[in-house]
Amino acid sequence: GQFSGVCRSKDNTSHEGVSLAYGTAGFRARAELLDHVVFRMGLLAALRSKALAATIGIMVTASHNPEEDNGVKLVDPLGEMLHPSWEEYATQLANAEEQELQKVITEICQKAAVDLHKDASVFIGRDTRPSSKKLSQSVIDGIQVLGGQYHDYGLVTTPQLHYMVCCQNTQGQYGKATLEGYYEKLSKAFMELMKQSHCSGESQKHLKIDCANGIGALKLSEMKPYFPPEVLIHIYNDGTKEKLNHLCGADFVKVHQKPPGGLDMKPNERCCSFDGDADRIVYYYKDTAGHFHLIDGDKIATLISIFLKELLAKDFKMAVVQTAYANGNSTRYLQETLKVPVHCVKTGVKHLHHKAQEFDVGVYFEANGHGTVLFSKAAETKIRQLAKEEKDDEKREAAKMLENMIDMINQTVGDAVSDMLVIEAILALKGLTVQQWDALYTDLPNRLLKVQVADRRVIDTTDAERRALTPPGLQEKIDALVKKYKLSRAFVRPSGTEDVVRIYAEADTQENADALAHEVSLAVFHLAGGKGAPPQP
Ligand code: G16
Repeated sequence: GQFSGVCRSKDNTSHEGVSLAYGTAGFRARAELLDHVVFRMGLLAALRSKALAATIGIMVTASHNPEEDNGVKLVDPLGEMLHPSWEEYATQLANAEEQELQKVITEICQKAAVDLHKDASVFIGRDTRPSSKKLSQSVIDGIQVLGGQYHDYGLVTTPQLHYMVCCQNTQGQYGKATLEGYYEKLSKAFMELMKQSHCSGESQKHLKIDCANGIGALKLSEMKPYFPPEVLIHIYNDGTKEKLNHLCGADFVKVHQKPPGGLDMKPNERCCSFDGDADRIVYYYKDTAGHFHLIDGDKIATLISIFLKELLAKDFKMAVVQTAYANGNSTRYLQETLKVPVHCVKTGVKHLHHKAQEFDVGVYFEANGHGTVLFSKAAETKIRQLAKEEKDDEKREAAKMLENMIDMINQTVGDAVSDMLVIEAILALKGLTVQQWDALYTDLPNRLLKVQVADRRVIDTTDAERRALTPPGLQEKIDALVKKYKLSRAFVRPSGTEDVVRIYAEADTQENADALAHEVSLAVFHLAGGKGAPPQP
């Protein structure tokens, strides 16, 4: 009947007991566990497309995870993450027994009012992991079983796929749904902005980029010819020698607070790192004394907010959205010095994005470097109008800058390439060095750790993940530990991308932040069913 083929060899019988959940950013697991999952996500993408009569995106990547992992995430029509109401369907479908598959599909069709006779269109992309090609073929199989059409973009960054989906569903209003379209749109806006900058320092022009041995290197090389000659970008960790994300990339640099391997960094040189699918970016430099300075997502949000606030004047309501991982001093700086409202939400771009949509201009960044800026339709229309019609020269110039920012920012999702251009343009326009940017405020010393437990679902959190509800006693223990230190804060949460519990702590000194994080990790180990040996300091 209409389902013939859904059960074809893509069964999940070989890995009974492994239950997967649509997590922070889709499904993630060891690549060999995923063939049936991606096939079924191909089915789901086709169903979602039929339900909405729009093109849906599906990306095969595990982003910051090790090369052996892989994953899959769905992209909704305007380039946003899959709507939460469908995450549940995704989880049901991924975990269904082979013989239940047709039943689960029928149920989804009923609940979500999917007419199977409708057309489906799906855009597919994948990262450079060795397992990605085969998995994306299984995605295609899934789409075809339900009679869907597909366009396989092959190797693209995650944000590029989000961009394509948005272009397609806005009938080209957002841009052309091709890689050339993406490169042209971003580079044109960048060149326009650079024309307005008066900065000419030689060192300002150089930027060293660690591409995590991933897709970012390929796509930046493709984009290079579109850049004006004054932007001298140097690509490192391009994937020709080392493994993806191994001792490099944005996650490594942020977590370990040290430079990536494979990038030779001279004092005061401006450097940045992408992650495995190029949707995150962090900056850093080494001072003349050899000290490493990390400029993370919080400081990126701050730089962008300073710049936008000046240009937007009082005409627009701007806010910043962060997560519990935001450095306490970044929040203080934004609220007290810059006087910008700050909101805290749960980890995961989908949560930040959603909150940021409430404002005329919503700047959102996770501390790990994942973020972007959203302009409401009304704000965008007004800015474009001012850029054309405003009589006051200064105000018109400001509106033009904003207009170019809008075109350069990937509003569908955090985008390392787009964010990098935004940052480079702001530094040039404001004549700021990386040191001056870093000096806006000083990060509170902090530490990120992870602990393995038997089942991380025993930890339930509340208050934007800042407090643990279960297991019993854990939050009380954390509260007591936090009290021992000055300027301290700590929280724990189950990761949605790795099989670990994450721990974050900050305090007045690095020693204290490290000690607090360690003590909290021991509390998690003892109260939440730690696996193996207890964590060592
Ligand atoms: C993904 C999400 C991010 C999240 C990160 C870590 O990043 O897109 O929003 O911060 O995972 O999530 P968790 O702490 O739940 O493991 P990426 O770059 O891996 O896609």
